[in-house]
Amino acid sequence: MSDSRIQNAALRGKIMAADDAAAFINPGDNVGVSGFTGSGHPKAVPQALARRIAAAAGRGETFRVGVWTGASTSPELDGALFKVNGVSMRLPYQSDPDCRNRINAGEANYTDVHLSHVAQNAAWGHYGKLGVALIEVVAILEDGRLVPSTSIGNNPTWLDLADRVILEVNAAQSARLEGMHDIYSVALPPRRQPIPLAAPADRIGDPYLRVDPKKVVAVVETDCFDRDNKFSAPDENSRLIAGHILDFLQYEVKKGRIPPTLLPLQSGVGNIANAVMAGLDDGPFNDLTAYTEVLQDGMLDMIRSGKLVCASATAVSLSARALGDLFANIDEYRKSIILRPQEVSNHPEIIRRLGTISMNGMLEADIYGNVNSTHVLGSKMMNGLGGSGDFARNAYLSIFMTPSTAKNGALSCIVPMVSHVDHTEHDVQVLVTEHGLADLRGLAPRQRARLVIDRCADPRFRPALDDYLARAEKSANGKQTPHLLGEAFDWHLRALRGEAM
Ligand code: 0RQ
Repeated sequence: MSDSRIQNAALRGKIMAADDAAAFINPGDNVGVSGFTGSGHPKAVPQALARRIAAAAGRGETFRVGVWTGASTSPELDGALFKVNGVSMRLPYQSDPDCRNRINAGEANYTDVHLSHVAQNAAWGHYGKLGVALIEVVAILEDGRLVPSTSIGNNPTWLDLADRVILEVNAAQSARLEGMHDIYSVALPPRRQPIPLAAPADRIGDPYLRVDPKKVVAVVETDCFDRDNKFSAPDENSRLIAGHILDFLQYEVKKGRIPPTLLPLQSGVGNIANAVMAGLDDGPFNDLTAYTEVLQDGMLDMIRSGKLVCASATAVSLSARALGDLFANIDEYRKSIILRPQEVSNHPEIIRRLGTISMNGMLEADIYGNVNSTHVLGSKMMNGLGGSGDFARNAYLSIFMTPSTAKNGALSCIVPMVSHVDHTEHDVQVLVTEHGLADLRGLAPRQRARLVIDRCADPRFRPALDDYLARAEKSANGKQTPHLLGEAFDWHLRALRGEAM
Protein backbone atom coordinates (compact mmCIF):
# COMPACT_ATOMS: atom_id res chain seq x y z
CA MET A 1 0.00 0.00 0.00
CA SER A 2 2.82 2.43 0.85
CA ASP A 3 3.62 3.28 -2.76
CA SER A 4 0.14 4.15 -3.89
CA ARG A 5 -1.43 5.54 -0.72
CA ILE A 6 1.55 7.35 0.83
CA GLN A 7 3.13 9.30 -1.99
CA ASN A 8 5.00 11.90 0.04
CA ALA A 9 8.60 10.73 0.45
CA ALA A 10 9.24 12.45 3.80
CA LEU A 11 6.08 11.03 5.34
CA ARG A 12 6.80 7.60 3.87
CA GLY A 13 9.95 7.73 5.99
CA LYS A 14 7.76 8.03 9.10
CA ILE A 15 5.87 4.76 8.58
CA MET A 16 6.01 2.64 11.72
CA ALA A 17 4.04 0.13 13.77
CA ALA A 18 1.10 1.32 15.86
CA ASP A 19 2.94 0.45 19.11
CA ASP A 20 5.86 2.71 18.13
CA ALA A 21 3.50 5.52 17.14
CA ALA A 22 1.64 5.26 20.47
CA ALA A 23 4.96 5.94 22.23
CA PHE A 24 4.62 9.57 21.08
CA ILE A 25 1.60 9.98 23.37
CA ASN A 26 2.52 10.89 26.93
CA PRO A 27 0.61 10.69 30.21
CA GLY A 28 -1.48 13.85 30.60
CA ASP A 29 -1.61 14.63 26.87
CA ASN A 30 -4.81 15.73 25.24
CA VAL A 31 -5.31 13.76 22.04
CA GLY A 32 -7.54 15.12 19.27
CA VAL A 33 -8.76 12.13 17.30
CA SER A 34 -10.72 11.79 14.10
CA GLY A 35 -14.02 9.95 14.21
CA PHE A 36 -17.70 10.78 14.04
CA THR A 37 -20.53 8.32 14.77
CA GLY A 38 -18.39 5.25 14.21
CA SER A 39 -16.70 6.39 11.03
CA GLY A 40 -13.25 7.66 10.11
CA HIS A 41 -11.73 7.03 13.55
CA PRO A 42 -8.17 5.72 13.95
CA LYS A 43 -8.26 1.95 14.33
CA ALA A 44 -4.78 0.84 15.47
CA VAL A 45 -2.99 3.48 17.56
CA PRO A 46 -5.76 3.82 20.20
CA GLN A 47 -5.50 0.09 20.89
CA ALA A 48 -1.72 0.34 21.07
CA LEU A 49 -2.13 3.27 23.46
CA ALA A 50 -4.53 1.19 25.57
CA ARG A 51 -1.85 -1.52 25.80
CA ARG A 52 0.70 1.12 26.97
CA ILE A 53 -1.76 2.38 29.55
CA ALA A 54 -2.47 -1.15 30.81
CA ALA A 55 1.27 -1.86 31.04
CA ALA A 56 1.80 1.36 33.00
CA ALA A 57 -1.01 0.37 35.37
CA GLY A 58 0.71 -3.00 35.81
CA ARG A 59 3.78 -1.08 37.03
CA GLY A 60 1.62 0.95 39.39
CA GLU A 61 1.88 4.11 37.26
CA THR A 62 -1.01 6.38 36.31
CA PHE A 63 -1.31 7.00 32.57
CA ARG A 64 -4.39 8.88 31.42
CA VAL A 65 -5.12 11.15 28.49
CA GLY A 66 -7.82 13.59 27.42
CA VAL A 67 -9.71 12.44 24.31
CA TRP A 68 -11.32 15.00 22.02
CA THR A 69 -13.22 13.72 18.98
CA GLY A 70 -15.75 14.75 16.40
CA ALA A 71 -18.48 12.65 18.00
CA SER A 72 -18.89 8.98 18.97
CA THR A 73 -16.25 6.47 17.86
CA SER A 74 -16.04 2.69 18.29
CA PRO A 75 -14.90 -0.18 20.50
CA GLU A 76 -11.35 0.13 19.07
CA LEU A 77 -11.09 3.68 20.38
CA ASP A 78 -13.44 4.65 23.22
CA GLY A 79 -13.97 1.01 24.15
CA ALA A 80 -10.25 0.15 24.32
CA LEU A 81 -9.21 3.30 26.19
CA PHE A 82 -12.07 3.34 28.69
CA LYS A 83 -11.73 -0.38 29.45
CA VAL A 84 -8.25 0.38 30.88
CA ASN A 85 -9.54 3.55 32.57
CA GLY A 86 -7.12 5.55 30.43
CA VAL A 87 -9.24 8.64 29.82
CA SER A 88 -9.35 11.51 32.28
CA MET A 89 -11.46 13.81 30.11
CA ARG A 90 -13.70 13.17 27.08
CA LEU A 91 -15.52 15.55 24.76
CA PRO A 92 -17.83 16.34 22.94
CA TYR A 93 -20.12 13.30 22.30
CA GLN A 94 -19.94 9.55 22.94
CA SER A 95 -22.12 6.48 22.78
CA ASP A 96 -19.79 3.68 23.89
CA PRO A 97 -20.94 1.53 26.85
CA ASP A 98 -17.49 1.41 28.54
CA CYS A 99 -17.13 5.16 28.14
CA ARG A 100 -20.66 5.79 29.42
CA ASN A 101 -20.11 3.56 32.46
CA ARG A 102 -16.88 5.37 33.45
CA ILE A 103 -18.61 8.74 33.06
CA ASN A 104 -21.57 7.67 35.16
CA ALA A 105 -19.31 6.14 37.80
CA GLY A 106 -17.54 9.49 38.13
CA GLU A 107 -14.27 7.99 36.88
CA ALA A 108 -13.93 10.24 33.82
CA ASN A 109 -14.89 13.85 33.22
CA TYR A 110 -17.18 14.42 30.28
CA THR A 111 -17.87 17.77 28.67
CA ASP A 112 -21.04 17.58 26.61
CA VAL A 113 -20.71 20.34 24.00
CA HIS A 114 -22.70 21.63 21.02
CA LEU A 115 -20.79 20.08 18.12
CA SER A 116 -20.51 23.41 16.31
CA HIS A 117 -18.75 24.98 19.30
CA VAL A 118 -15.94 22.47 19.72
CA ALA A 119 -13.43 23.81 17.18
CA GLN A 120 -13.62 27.41 18.36
CA ASN A 121 -13.55 26.44 22.05
CA ALA A 122 -10.43 24.36 21.39
CA ALA A 123 -8.81 27.17 19.43
CA TRP A 124 -9.57 29.60 22.26
CA GLY A 125 -7.82 27.21 24.62
CA HIS A 126 -10.83 26.36 26.79
CA TYR A 127 -9.94 22.67 26.82
CA GLY A 128 -6.21 23.14 27.44
CA LYS A 129 -3.35 22.39 25.11
CA LEU A 130 -3.60 19.78 22.37
CA GLY A 131 -0.56 17.50 22.49
CA VAL A 132 -1.36 15.08 19.70
CA ALA A 133 -3.65 14.87 16.68
CA LEU A 134 -4.41 11.27 15.70
CA ILE A 135 -6.21 11.30 12.37
CA GLU A 136 -7.33 8.62 9.93
CA VAL A 137 -6.89 9.50 6.25
CA VAL A 138 -7.20 7.42 3.10
CA ALA A 139 -4.09 8.70 1.32
CA ILE A 140 -1.20 11.16 1.52
CA LEU A 141 -0.49 12.94 -1.76
CA GLU A 142 3.00 13.64 -3.05
CA ASP A 143 2.89 17.25 -1.86
CA GLY A 144 1.75 16.16 1.62
CA ARG A 145 -1.94 17.02 1.31
CA LEU A 146 -4.19 14.49 3.02
CA VAL A 147 -7.21 12.77 1.51
CA PRO A 148 -9.78 12.62 4.32
CA SER A 149 -11.62 9.49 5.33
CA THR A 150 -15.32 8.79 5.96
CA SER A 151 -15.70 11.64 8.44
CA ILE A 152 -14.22 15.12 8.84
CA GLY A 153 -15.43 16.19 12.29
CA ASN A 154 -12.86 18.48 13.90
CA ASN A 155 -9.85 17.13 11.98
CA PRO A 156 -8.72 20.46 10.46
CA THR A 157 -8.67 22.02 13.94
CA TRP A 158 -6.82 19.11 15.54
CA LEU A 159 -4.20 19.19 12.75
CA ASP A 160 -3.74 22.95 13.25
CA LEU A 161 -3.57 22.96 17.04
CA ALA A 162 -1.60 19.82 17.90
CA ASP A 163 2.10 19.81 18.69
CA ARG A 164 2.54 16.34 17.18
CA VAL A 165 0.53 14.53 14.51
CA ILE A 166 0.04 10.80 13.98
CA LEU A 167 -1.64 9.74 10.77
CA GLU A 168 -3.33 6.40 10.17
CA VAL A 169 -3.65 5.60 6.46
CA ASN A 170 -6.49 3.12 6.12
CA ALA A 171 -6.43 0.93 3.00
CA ALA A 172 -9.89 -0.48 3.73
CA GLN A 173 -11.46 2.94 3.00
CA SER A 174 -11.89 3.64 -0.69
CA ALA A 175 -9.12 5.89 -2.06
CA ARG A 176 -11.81 7.23 -4.37
CA LEU A 177 -13.29 9.16 -1.45
CA GLU A 178 -10.91 11.81 -2.85
CA GLY A 179 -12.98 14.77 -3.97
CA MET A 180 -16.00 14.08 -1.75
CA HIS A 181 -14.86 16.51 0.96
CA ASP A 182 -15.06 20.29 1.21
CA ILE A 183 -12.69 21.72 3.81
CA TYR A 184 -13.39 25.33 4.73
CA SER A 185 -12.01 26.95 7.83
CA VAL A 186 -13.94 29.41 9.93
CA ALA A 187 -11.76 32.22 11.29
CA LEU A 188 -12.07 33.34 14.89
CA PRO A 189 -13.61 36.72 15.78
CA PRO A 190 -12.84 39.51 15.02
CA ARG A 191 -11.70 38.18 11.62
CA ARG A 192 -14.73 35.92 11.10
CA GLN A 193 -16.54 36.51 7.80
CA PRO A 194 -19.89 35.25 6.48
CA ILE A 195 -19.60 31.63 5.34
CA PRO A 196 -20.36 31.76 1.58
CA LEU A 197 -22.66 28.74 1.51
CA ALA A 198 -26.19 29.31 0.23
CA ALA A 199 -27.30 25.78 -0.72
CA PRO A 200 -26.41 22.28 0.57
CA ALA A 201 -24.63 21.45 -2.72
CA ASP A 202 -22.31 24.48 -2.61
CA ARG A 203 -18.59 23.78 -2.43
CA ILE A 204 -16.68 26.57 -0.72
CA GLY A 205 -13.35 25.03 0.26
CA ASP A 206 -10.99 22.42 -1.06
CA PRO A 207 -11.07 18.63 -0.86
CA TYR A 208 -7.89 18.08 1.17
CA LEU A 209 -6.70 18.39 4.75
CA ARG A 210 -3.37 20.10 5.27
CA VAL A 211 -0.75 19.51 7.89
CA ASP A 212 2.66 20.94 8.61
CA PRO A 213 4.80 17.88 7.68
CA LYS A 214 7.32 18.82 10.38
CA LYS A 215 4.69 18.05 13.03
CA VAL A 216 4.01 14.54 11.71
CA VAL A 217 5.84 12.11 14.00
CA ALA A 218 4.36 8.84 12.76
CA VAL A 219 2.42 7.31 9.90
CA VAL A 220 0.68 4.00 10.57
CA GLU A 221 -0.84 1.78 7.91
CA THR A 222 -4.16 0.08 8.70
CA ASP A 223 -6.68 -2.02 6.84
CA CYS A 224 -9.89 -2.01 8.88
CA PHE A 225 -13.46 -1.11 8.13
CA ASP A 226 -15.51 1.41 10.08
CA ARG A 227 -17.92 0.27 12.79
CA ASP A 228 -20.84 -1.64 11.27
CA ASN A 229 -23.64 0.80 12.13
CA LYS A 230 -26.39 -1.77 11.80
CA PHE A 231 -30.03 -0.86 11.76
CA SER A 232 -32.96 -3.05 12.49
CA ALA A 233 -35.99 -2.80 10.24
CA PRO A 234 -38.27 0.02 11.47
CA ASP A 235 -40.57 -1.21 14.26
CA GLU A 236 -44.25 -0.29 14.50
CA ASN A 237 -43.62 2.81 16.67
CA SER A 238 -40.96 4.16 14.31
CA ARG A 239 -43.28 3.65 11.35
CA LEU A 240 -46.10 5.48 13.13
CA ILE A 241 -43.80 8.38 14.10
CA ALA A 242 -42.53 8.60 10.52
CA GLY A 243 -46.14 8.61 9.29
CA HIS A 244 -47.09 11.53 11.55
CA ILE A 245 -44.09 13.53 10.35
CA LEU A 246 -44.85 12.84 6.70
CA ASP A 247 -48.50 13.90 7.13
CA PHE A 248 -47.33 17.06 8.87
CA LEU A 249 -44.85 17.91 6.11
CA GLN A 250 -47.56 17.40 3.48
CA TYR A 251 -49.80 19.76 5.43
CA GLU A 252 -47.02 22.35 5.60
CA VAL A 253 -46.54 22.10 1.83
CA LYS A 254 -50.28 22.43 1.27
CA LYS A 255 -50.32 25.53 3.45
CA GLY A 256 -47.54 26.96 1.25
CA ARG A 257 -45.13 27.33 4.15
CA ILE A 258 -42.52 25.06 2.59
CA PRO A 259 -41.93 24.11 -1.05
CA PRO A 260 -42.84 20.66 -2.46
CA THR A 261 -39.12 19.85 -2.44
CA LEU A 262 -39.27 20.63 1.31
CA LEU A 263 -36.32 22.39 2.94
CA PRO A 264 -32.91 20.78 3.61
CA LEU A 265 -33.36 17.84 5.96
CA GLN A 266 -31.34 17.21 9.09
CA SER A 267 -31.86 13.88 10.69
CA GLY A 268 -30.42 12.56 13.95
CA VAL A 269 -29.05 9.08 14.46
CA GLY A 270 -31.00 5.91 15.24
CA ASN A 271 -33.80 3.71 14.05
CA ILE A 272 -36.57 6.32 14.17
CA ALA A 273 -34.50 8.68 12.02
CA ASN A 274 -33.93 5.87 9.53
CA ALA A 275 -37.65 5.04 9.53
CA VAL A 276 -38.46 8.68 8.69
CA MET A 277 -36.01 8.50 5.80
CA ALA A 278 -37.61 5.24 4.61
CA GLY A 279 -41.01 6.98 4.78
CA LEU A 280 -39.69 9.93 2.76
CA ASP A 281 -38.21 7.51 0.23
CA ASP A 282 -41.68 6.05 -0.33
CA GLY A 283 -43.41 9.41 0.02
CA PRO A 284 -44.65 12.06 -2.43
CA PHE A 285 -41.74 14.52 -2.18
CA ASN A 286 -38.99 14.71 -4.83
CA ASP A 287 -35.70 16.52 -5.40
CA LEU A 288 -35.00 16.62 -1.68
CA THR A 289 -31.76 17.88 -0.15
CA ALA A 290 -30.10 17.27 3.21
CA TYR A 291 -27.96 19.59 5.32
CA THR A 292 -27.15 17.30 8.18
CA GLU A 293 -24.25 16.00 10.23
CA VAL A 294 -24.57 12.25 9.74
CA LEU A 295 -25.56 10.42 6.60
CA GLN A 296 -27.12 7.08 7.56
CA ASP A 297 -28.35 4.14 5.47
CA GLY A 298 -31.76 5.74 4.98
CA MET A 299 -30.31 8.78 3.20
CA LEU A 300 -28.05 6.62 1.05
CA ASP A 301 -31.13 4.66 -0.05
CA MET A 302 -32.80 7.96 -0.95
CA ILE A 303 -29.81 9.06 -3.03
CA ARG A 304 -29.89 5.72 -4.85
CA SER A 305 -33.60 6.02 -5.56
CA GLY A 306 -33.15 9.57 -6.83
CA LYS A 307 -35.36 11.15 -4.12
CA LEU A 308 -32.44 12.94 -2.49
CA VAL A 309 -30.36 14.97 -4.90
CA CYS A 310 -27.74 16.25 -2.48
CA ALA A 311 -26.60 15.44 1.04
CA SER A 312 -24.15 17.61 2.95
CA ALA A 313 -22.82 16.10 6.20
CA THR A 314 -19.66 15.75 8.23
CA ALA A 315 -19.69 11.93 8.29
CA VAL A 316 -21.26 8.86 6.84
CA SER A 317 -22.41 6.39 9.48
CA LEU A 318 -23.40 3.29 7.59
CA SER A 319 -24.04 -0.40 7.99
CA ALA A 320 -21.37 -2.66 6.44
CA ARG A 321 -23.79 -3.34 3.59
CA ALA A 322 -24.34 0.34 2.86
CA LEU A 323 -20.62 1.17 3.17
CA GLY A 324 -19.93 -1.56 0.59
CA ASP A 325 -22.51 0.03 -1.69
CA LEU A 326 -20.99 3.50 -1.17
CA PHE A 327 -17.51 2.28 -2.10
CA ALA A 328 -18.72 0.15 -5.03
CA ASN A 329 -20.57 3.11 -6.56
CA ILE A 330 -18.52 5.95 -5.19
CA ASP A 331 -18.11 7.85 -8.45
CA GLU A 332 -21.89 8.19 -8.65
CA TYR A 333 -22.36 9.00 -4.94
CA ARG A 334 -19.59 11.61 -5.05
CA LYS A 335 -21.87 13.73 -7.25
CA SER A 336 -24.42 13.97 -4.42
CA ILE A 337 -22.48 13.74 -1.13
CA ILE A 338 -20.29 16.44 0.41
CA LEU A 339 -18.47 15.94 3.71
CA ARG A 340 -17.50 19.10 5.61
CA PRO A 341 -15.89 20.03 8.94
CA GLN A 342 -18.48 19.82 11.72
CA GLU A 343 -17.96 23.50 12.40
CA VAL A 344 -19.59 24.09 8.99
CA SER A 345 -22.07 21.16 8.86
CA ASN A 346 -23.49 22.34 12.20
CA HIS A 347 -22.95 26.07 11.87
CA PRO A 348 -25.91 28.07 13.23
CA GLU A 349 -25.42 30.74 10.55
CA ILE A 350 -25.93 28.20 7.74
CA ILE A 351 -28.70 26.27 9.48
CA ARG A 352 -30.69 29.48 9.97
CA ARG A 353 -29.95 30.60 6.41
CA LEU A 354 -31.08 27.32 4.82
CA GLY A 355 -34.02 26.84 7.21
CA THR A 356 -33.53 23.13 7.81
CA ILE A 357 -36.20 20.62 8.80
CA SER A 358 -34.51 19.05 11.80
CA MET A 359 -35.63 15.74 13.30
CA ASN A 360 -33.89 14.47 16.41
CA GLY A 361 -34.50 11.85 19.05
CA MET A 362 -35.09 12.63 22.73
CA LEU A 363 -35.39 10.81 26.03
CA GLU A 364 -38.29 12.83 27.41
CA ALA A 365 -40.23 16.05 26.92
CA ASP A 366 -42.35 17.89 29.41
CA ILE A 367 -45.86 19.14 28.94
CA TYR A 368 -44.57 22.65 28.13
CA GLY A 369 -42.13 21.46 25.43
CA ASN A 370 -38.77 21.39 27.20
CA VAL A 371 -36.68 18.44 25.98
CA ASN A 372 -34.16 16.17 27.67
CA SER A 373 -31.94 14.42 25.12
CA THR A 374 -29.14 13.31 27.39
CA HIS A 375 -29.74 12.48 31.06
CA VAL A 376 -31.63 9.39 32.25
CA LEU A 377 -33.61 10.35 35.37
CA GLY A 378 -31.75 13.61 35.73
CA SER A 379 -28.23 12.45 36.50
CA LYS A 380 -27.11 9.61 34.28
CA MET A 381 -25.55 10.42 30.91
CA MET A 382 -26.79 8.55 27.87
CA ASN A 383 -24.81 9.89 24.87
CA GLY A 384 -24.69 13.67 24.82
CA LEU A 385 -26.53 16.44 23.01
CA GLY A 386 -24.34 16.18 19.91
CA GLY A 387 -25.58 18.45 17.18
CA SER A 388 -29.21 18.47 18.26
CA GLY A 389 -28.90 21.91 19.86
CA ASP A 390 -27.09 23.44 16.89
CA PHE A 391 -30.06 22.50 14.74
CA ALA A 392 -32.92 22.86 17.23
CA ARG A 393 -32.40 26.55 17.86
CA ASN A 394 -31.74 27.50 14.26
CA ALA A 395 -33.85 25.20 12.09
CA TYR A 396 -37.00 26.32 10.29
CA LEU A 397 -38.72 23.31 11.84
CA SER A 398 -37.32 21.77 14.99
CA ILE A 399 -38.92 18.36 15.52
CA PHE A 400 -38.21 16.03 18.47
CA MET A 401 -39.42 12.45 18.44
CA THR A 402 -39.60 9.45 20.75
CA PRO A 403 -41.83 6.50 21.52
CA SER A 404 -44.28 7.69 24.20
CA THR A 405 -42.94 5.23 26.78
CA ALA A 406 -39.62 3.55 27.61
CA LYS A 407 -38.57 0.43 29.51
CA ASN A 408 -41.52 -1.72 28.43
CA GLY A 409 -44.03 0.97 29.20
CA ALA A 410 -42.88 1.64 32.78
CA LEU A 411 -41.61 5.16 32.00
CA SER A 412 -43.57 7.92 30.33
CA CYS A 413 -41.50 9.99 27.92
CA ILE A 414 -43.96 12.85 28.48
CA VAL A 415 -43.55 14.13 32.04
CA PRO A 416 -44.66 17.17 34.06
CA MET A 417 -41.14 18.61 34.18
CA VAL A 418 -38.07 17.20 32.42
CA SER A 419 -35.35 16.00 34.78
CA HIS A 420 -32.66 17.75 32.68
CA VAL A 421 -33.03 20.42 30.00
CA ASP A 422 -31.09 20.31 26.74
CA HIS A 423 -33.59 22.13 24.52
CA THR A 424 -35.84 24.69 26.07
CA GLU A 425 -39.49 25.32 25.22
CA HIS A 426 -38.22 28.21 23.07
CA ASP A 427 -36.31 25.89 20.72
CA VAL A 428 -38.78 23.03 20.37
CA GLN A 429 -41.49 23.46 17.78
CA VAL A 430 -42.90 20.00 17.19
CA LEU A 431 -43.11 16.90 19.40
CA VAL A 432 -43.97 13.50 17.96
CA THR A 433 -44.66 10.08 19.45
CA GLU A 434 -46.39 7.06 17.96
CA HIS A 435 -49.71 8.50 19.21
CA GLY A 436 -49.49 11.77 17.35
CA LEU A 437 -47.80 15.08 16.61
CA ALA A 438 -48.05 18.33 18.59
CA ASP A 439 -47.30 21.48 16.61
CA LEU A 440 -46.35 23.91 19.37
CA ARG A 441 -45.57 26.91 17.20
CA GLY A 442 -47.23 30.07 18.33
CA LEU A 443 -48.84 28.52 21.40
CA ALA A 444 -48.62 29.75 24.98
CA PRO A 445 -47.42 27.26 27.63
CA ARG A 446 -50.85 26.14 28.85
CA GLN A 447 -52.06 25.63 25.26
CA ARG A 448 -48.90 23.62 24.57
CA ALA A 449 -49.48 21.43 27.64
CA ARG A 450 -53.03 20.56 26.48
CA LEU A 451 -51.77 19.56 23.03
CA VAL A 452 -48.75 17.59 24.24
CA ILE A 453 -50.86 15.53 26.66
CA ASP A 454 -53.67 14.91 24.15
CA ARG A 455 -51.49 14.16 21.12
CA CYS A 456 -48.25 12.67 22.43
CA ALA A 457 -48.65 11.07 25.87
CA ASP A 458 -49.43 7.38 26.19
CA PRO A 459 -53.15 6.96 27.08
CA ARG A 460 -52.16 5.13 30.28
CA PHE A 461 -50.33 8.24 31.54
CA ARG A 462 -52.78 10.87 30.27
CA PRO A 463 -55.09 10.92 33.32
CA ALA A 464 -52.16 11.55 35.66
CA LEU A 465 -50.80 14.31 33.42
CA ASP A 466 -54.31 15.86 33.16
CA ASP A 467 -54.60 15.73 36.93
CA TYR A 468 -51.18 17.36 37.41
CA LEU A 469 -52.00 20.14 34.95
CA ALA A 470 -55.46 20.78 36.43
CA ARG A 471 -54.14 21.01 40.00
CA ALA A 472 -51.16 23.14 38.90
CA GLU A 473 -53.50 25.53 37.07
CA LYS A 474 -55.49 25.91 40.31
CA SER A 475 -52.73 26.27 42.82
CA ALA A 476 -49.45 27.37 41.17
CA ASN A 477 -48.18 30.81 42.08
CA GLY A 478 -48.72 32.02 38.50
CA LYS A 479 -50.77 31.02 35.46
CA GLN A 480 -48.10 31.42 32.76
CA THR A 481 -46.40 28.04 33.23
CA PRO A 482 -48.23 26.34 36.09
CA HIS A 483 -46.20 23.84 38.09
CA LEU A 484 -46.49 22.07 41.42
CA LEU A 485 -42.89 22.41 42.48
CA GLY A 486 -43.29 19.97 45.35
CA GLU A 487 -44.32 17.14 43.06
CA ALA A 488 -42.96 17.97 39.58
CA PHE A 489 -40.30 15.26 39.93
CA ASP A 490 -42.45 12.64 41.69
CA TRP A 491 -42.62 10.76 38.39
CA HIS A 492 -38.82 10.42 38.25
CA LEU A 493 -38.60 9.59 41.96
CA ARG A 494 -41.01 6.69 41.43
CA ALA A 495 -38.86 5.47 38.53
CA LEU A 496 -35.71 5.72 40.69
CA ARG A 497 -37.44 3.48 43.23
CA GLY A 498 -37.99 0.96 40.43
CA GLU A 499 -41.74 1.64 40.21
CA ALA A 500 -43.67 2.60 37.09
CA MET A 501 -43.87 6.39 36.70
O1 0RQ B 1 -32.11 2.37 26.64
O2 0RQ B 1 -30.81 0.83 25.26
O3 0RQ B 1 -30.86 0.62 27.76
O4 0RQ B 1 -32.90 0.08 26.40
O5 0RQ B 1 -32.70 5.28 26.11
O6 0RQ B 1 -33.57 4.85 23.49
O7 0RQ B 1 -35.64 4.46 22.17
O8 0RQ B 1 -33.50 3.22 21.57
O9 0RQ B 1 -33.85 5.69 21.15
O10 0RQ B 1 -31.66 5.14 19.93
O11 0RQ B 1 -33.32 6.90 19.16
O12 0RQ B 1 -31.91 7.25 21.21
C1 0RQ B 1 -32.18 10.54 22.85
C2 0RQ B 1 -30.62 8.67 23.31
C3 0RQ B 1 -32.55 8.34 21.75
C4 0RQ B 1 -30.63 9.77 21.01
C5 0RQ B 1 -31.48 9.34 22.26
C6 0RQ B 1 -33.70 4.69 26.96
C7 0RQ B 1 -34.18 3.49 26.16
C8 0RQ B 1 -32.87 2.99 25.60
C9 0RQ B 1 -32.23 4.71 23.81
P1 0RQ B 1 -31.64 0.85 26.51
P2 0RQ B 1 -34.16 4.45 22.05
P3 0RQ B 1 -32.64 6.19 20.26
C10 0RQ B 1 -27.47 13.91 15.62
C11 0RQ B 1 -28.25 14.56 16.74
C12 0RQ B 1 -28.98 13.20 21.43
C13 0RQ B 1 -28.01 13.51 20.32
C14 0RQ B 1 -28.66 13.93 19.06
C15 0RQ B 1 -29.57 10.79 21.37
C16 0RQ B 1 -32.13 4.28 25.27
O13 0RQ B 1 -31.48 10.29 20.04
O14 0RQ B 1 -28.50 10.45 21.85
O15 0RQ B 1 -29.85 14.08 18.94
N1 0RQ B 1 -29.87 12.10 21.12
N2 0RQ B 1 -27.83 14.17 18.05
O16 0RQ B 1 -34.83 2.55 26.99
C17 0RQ B 1 -35.11 6.71 30.62
C18 0RQ B 1 -36.62 7.85 29.24
C19 0RQ B 1 -36.09 7.12 28.14
C20 0RQ B 1 -35.06 6.22 28.37
C21 0RQ B 1 -35.54 6.23 26.25
N3 0RQ B 1 -37.59 8.74 29.09
N4 0RQ B 1 -36.09 7.62 30.46
N5 0RQ B 1 -34.57 6.01 29.62
N6 0RQ B 1 -34.75 5.68 27.18
N7 0RQ B 1 -36.36 7.12 26.81
C22 0RQ B 1 -26.31 12.97 15.91
C23 0RQ B 1 -25.12 13.56 16.59
O17 0RQ B 1 -25.17 14.55 17.16
C24 0RQ B 1 -23.85 12.87 16.54
